[in-house]
Amino acid sequence: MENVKSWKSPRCSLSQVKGVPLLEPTVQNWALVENFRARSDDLLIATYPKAGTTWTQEIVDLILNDGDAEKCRRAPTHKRMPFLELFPVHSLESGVSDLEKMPSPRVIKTHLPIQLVPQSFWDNNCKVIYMARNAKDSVVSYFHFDQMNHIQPDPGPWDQYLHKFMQGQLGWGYWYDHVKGYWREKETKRILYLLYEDMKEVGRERNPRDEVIRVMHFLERSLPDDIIDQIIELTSFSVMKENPMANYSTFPDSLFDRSVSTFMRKGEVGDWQHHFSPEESRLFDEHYEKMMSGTSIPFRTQL
Ligand code: PPS
Repeated sequence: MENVKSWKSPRCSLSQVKGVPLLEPTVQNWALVENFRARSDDLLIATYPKAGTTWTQEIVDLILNDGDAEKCRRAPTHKRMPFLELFPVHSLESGVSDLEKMPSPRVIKTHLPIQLVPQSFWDNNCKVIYMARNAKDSVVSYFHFDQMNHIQPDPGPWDQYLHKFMQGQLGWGYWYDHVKGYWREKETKRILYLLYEDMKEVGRERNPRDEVIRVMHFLERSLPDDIIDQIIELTSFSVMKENPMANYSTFPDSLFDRSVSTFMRKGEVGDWQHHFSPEESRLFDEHYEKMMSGTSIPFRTQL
């Protein structure tokens, strides 16, 4: 692919595309994203950062490969299912270049809010799986990730970071607009909307099995019960944490500083309670009510 601009500095800065802050290399190469040629059998996995993208990717790959664990260990996640808006930074390749070389059917990762998804996905009526996670756990996970991921802007202290999240100043912009955008469009486009908390709820009236089956039906696949059980086991937090093809351990330490945090950090619902002060929680909830008024997405911050 021609004219890809690569980024050499240690941490990326942010600038905007249509009012949404994105990593500078993405902005510099925006025309390549905007003009990306989707194919009708592409599947897009879309999330706000830290919502459970990698988890969803692993479930999808296993379903598409009939639960065959070996096939799903053919390459690390970002090579099996490239990241659309990632551009050469440190040792990472461009997502668009990888995708152009990839045979169909392709599974593509994006964090773009719906209004920035390239038009060709909609023109081709592509399927989209959207995974959303409650705002409080999302910002905590994002904070730890930004500390260890040397591509991302320096997160600074927690209180300032939380403020930036609420003001939509982190990479990929407002969480509130992101989750609402895909929710609004799910009736008119082929979007399957999943919630991280539903996936985590084990042993109550819902559990990962229901959600894995929803994904399987959306992908128009049918697998026997024992294979579904196997997929649930292979995509549990503890198994994925040990899987080098799903836990980002192939990224060098210079990119992901594991002395600070790991990619597969905790994988829990409610970890925010260890990070928000009571006052931060109160102010966040007040602001949340305003930002989310009129929407009915059934987020839960605890199980
Ligand atoms: S990224 O960088 O945006 O693509 O990250 P993403 O994969 O969306 O989110 C990472 C968080 O998801 C957790 N995770 C899981 N939770 C439960 N079960 C499984 N299998 C699983 N796999 C990943 C991961 O631990 C990150 O959350 P935190 O809260 O930081 O642990």
